[in-house]
Amino acid sequence: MDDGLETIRRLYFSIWEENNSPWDQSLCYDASSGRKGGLPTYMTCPTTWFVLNALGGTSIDVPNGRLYVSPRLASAQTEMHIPVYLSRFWGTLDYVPAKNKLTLTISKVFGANAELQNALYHLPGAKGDSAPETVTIRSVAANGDAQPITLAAPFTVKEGAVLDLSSQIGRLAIPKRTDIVNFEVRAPLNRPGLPATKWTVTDNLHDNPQLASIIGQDALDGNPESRWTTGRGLQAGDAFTLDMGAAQKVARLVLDDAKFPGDFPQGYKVEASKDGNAWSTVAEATPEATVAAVKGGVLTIGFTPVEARFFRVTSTGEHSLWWSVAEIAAYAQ
Ligand SMILES: [Ca+2]
Repeated sequence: MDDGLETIRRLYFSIWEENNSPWDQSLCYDASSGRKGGLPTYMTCPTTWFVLNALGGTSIDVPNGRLYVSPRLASAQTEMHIPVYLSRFWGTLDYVPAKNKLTLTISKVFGANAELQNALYHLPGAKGDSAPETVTIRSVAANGDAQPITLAAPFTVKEGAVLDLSSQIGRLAIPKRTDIVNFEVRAPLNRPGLPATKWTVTDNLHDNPQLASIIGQDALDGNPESRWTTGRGLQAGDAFTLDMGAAQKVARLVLDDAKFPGDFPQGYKVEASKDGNAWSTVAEATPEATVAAVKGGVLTIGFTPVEARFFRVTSTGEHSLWWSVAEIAAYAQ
């Protein structure tokens, strides 16, 4: 449950924060950055269509008069109040375990539509125009393979009506599970240089530090096609910070940019820090020296070995091109 909601949160993050457009979505997203990739499409994200139904466990079998309800709470939630959108009606599902309450309140009802009925129900030999004008619920069940519970009295779906299932909570509600599975996108182990599994890269370009960290992960994922980038023309002062999680001896940084020729800093300053507060400059170069140092798209920055946890690399000049780093590696010598 928690993992599912975390996945939805990341989808939301990708759609609104990273790609900034809910109306122009991709079929694929890069796992670490959330950026669009693969086939473009105008579709909205299909998985999100069913989030509410999944949370409430709601669906309706109109011909058989059966409503499926099985609310699920995330580990941090104590109650649920969600809209329910089904083919013949809308409503609100209220589930409050502490008050032993489970109700469905009908807010809007739709008449039978022959074409829609046929498309939805596919009953052998059934005629859509024979679909009932009024929906009557005679039984309820948890979704899945639960045995249906026959209602003491049929429930007619009409606006304002309340189906009270409180006495059936024990059979319908899905118990909370606390065995949370954590998943992270980690840097691969086959990268060159010092192990980068605990590293993060942030920058001073993105207001949202979480977003900066996700973009920064592209410089640590072992993929030469994915990159940390300014996303706009390089400006003096643009900087990224590598956090290695713990101080260690470093004598060389390698910024691999082979797939993005020209996206180099225009002169740079490299500062090192043990605690993220006190910084000392360990390397500097002019724009001319920077360009001259690039070999095959790879910029190597060597310096007197320093014991540090953080390295901040700042571009001292500007350029119309972006600054990109496909992969950052560090070496002890
Ligand atoms: Ca990469």
